[in-house]
Amino acid sequence: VKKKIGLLVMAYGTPRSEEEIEPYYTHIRRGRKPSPEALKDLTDRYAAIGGVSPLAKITEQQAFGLEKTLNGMYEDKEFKAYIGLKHIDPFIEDAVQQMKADGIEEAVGIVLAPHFSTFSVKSYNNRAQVETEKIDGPKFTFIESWYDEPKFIDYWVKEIAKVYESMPKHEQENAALIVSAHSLPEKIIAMGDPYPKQLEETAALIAKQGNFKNVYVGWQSEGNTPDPWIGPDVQDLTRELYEQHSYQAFVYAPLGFVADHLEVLYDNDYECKVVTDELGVSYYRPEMPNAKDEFLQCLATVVAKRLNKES
Ligand code: FEC
Repeated sequence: VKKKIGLLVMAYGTPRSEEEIEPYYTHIRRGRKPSPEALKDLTDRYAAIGGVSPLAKITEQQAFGLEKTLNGMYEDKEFKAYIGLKHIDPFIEDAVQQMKADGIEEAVGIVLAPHFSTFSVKSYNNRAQVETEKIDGPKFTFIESWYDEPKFIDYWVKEIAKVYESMPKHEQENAALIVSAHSLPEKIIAMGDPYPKQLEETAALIAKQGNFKNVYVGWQSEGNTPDPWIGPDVQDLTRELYEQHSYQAFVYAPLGFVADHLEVLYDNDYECKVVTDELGVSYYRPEMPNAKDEFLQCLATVVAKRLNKES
């Protein structure tokens, strides 16, 4: 018989309806209700991308697509996917409990974000580990990061190259590529967090393999708090680069994310485009991985490599 392995696919989570925006936002703010103004601001941003985010559906497609891909790769193992979210149900803890109820004894955990940070991947993995210890649930193997997986680099090199090929010649020769991830409070750098270095490494691997010129690292979607966040912010960076080099086109690769969601559809496609429009230059953004087969293959390779290391 095949060995059953639980596949815990962890992701940020998103409200599925307008009513869910407030409890979701309250959870992100660690239990503090947002002010009516802040809630309206967030509701308006969701409205601008169509009311709610496509993220809930994409996370499901990614999780069950990954399950299917892995099951096609192994003859001796059967993977069963469980979605565990950070800020909305099914929470990470719910998924671990469901695994235990289903009799799963061994599990692998993967976060749908490529770079490791104590604020992101570590907190996801910790929550699963704490819950499984509490209920004597499955034994977990966790994946910490996959920002340098060759299939991940291949994906972005191919999509970015497609964008360059679609540009008129005068833009091609005069374009900047801005590679970005979600900003985090600057204090993580002093804590020795590998997050910024990992983003730089991803950018360098892509620049080299794709032979792209004028590649810059930027940060986006920073929170609304008084403490400083890692910069440069992608909008400020766009203005600065335009002043210094008069680039005629900007290509945004928000590769700290893996799906079409608010941070990409609004923070890049709307906010960055406001800046490029103002400067009178062109805006481009390659397609996100979503549940494309190549990306599912990439995630399955990451899981397989981690399991090989274990056995
Ligand atoms: O619904 C959607 O389509 C978008 C979902 C979404 C993703 C996402 C990814 C990351 N975040 C990360 C860190 C922070 C920190 C704060 C923060 C705040 C928000 C807010 C919303 C939100 N995030 Fe998020 N993030 C998404 C959505 N995020 C909504 C609250 C309103 C706002 O500030 O815009 C600040 C929290 C605080 O106040 O203390 C920090 C990181 C990622 C990428 C890694 C991952 O996916 O886990 C890091 C998707």
